[in-house]
Amino acid sequence: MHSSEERTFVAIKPDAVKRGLIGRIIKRIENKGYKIIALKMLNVTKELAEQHYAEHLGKPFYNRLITYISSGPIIAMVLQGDNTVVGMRKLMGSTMPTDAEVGTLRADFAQTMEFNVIHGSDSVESAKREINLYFSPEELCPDWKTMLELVMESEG
Ligand code: IDP
Ligand code: MG
Repeated sequence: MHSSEERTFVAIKPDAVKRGLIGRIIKRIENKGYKIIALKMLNVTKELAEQHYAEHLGKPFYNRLITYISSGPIIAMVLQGDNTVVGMRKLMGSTMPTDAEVGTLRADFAQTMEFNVIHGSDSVESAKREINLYFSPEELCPDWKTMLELVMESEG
């Protein structure tokens, strides 16, 4: 798959949903030009949370992380575009909001590592695993064109 069609999994975490940040976060994703090819609100069960964050099992923050991510609905999304995995991590900023560059989502919308508003896959492999965890293939809508793609097509 060409890198312009790279996919990543993103979740607006429960703290951000409760604070009314859904629109502002999605706006930045759309500003960037990433194509949203799947989007839904769901409650993350404890079981799903444990599968999602299996790599962190045994860490001191693990139990709180599972409680946090299942504490209210999330907005799950699949994005497609050029280098979306790395690009989305840049847009999010560092895990620790005080280390994140100003202008990133975590720097601008979060104070603590524990409640850092957004998740994004850390590699193409993680993205595939996480997309499969949250979405069935029929839920993905990759077959539409952005305005930019339509304009470029009409100009030949
Ligand atoms: P990431 O979300 O930037 O990929 P990870 O290290 O994969 O960061 O950690 C997953 C999530 O677990 C973080 O986004 C954050 O919500 C939480 N977390 C990570 N490290 C800590 C910690 O030291 N204390 C509290 N929560 C943490
Ligand atoms: Mg991670």
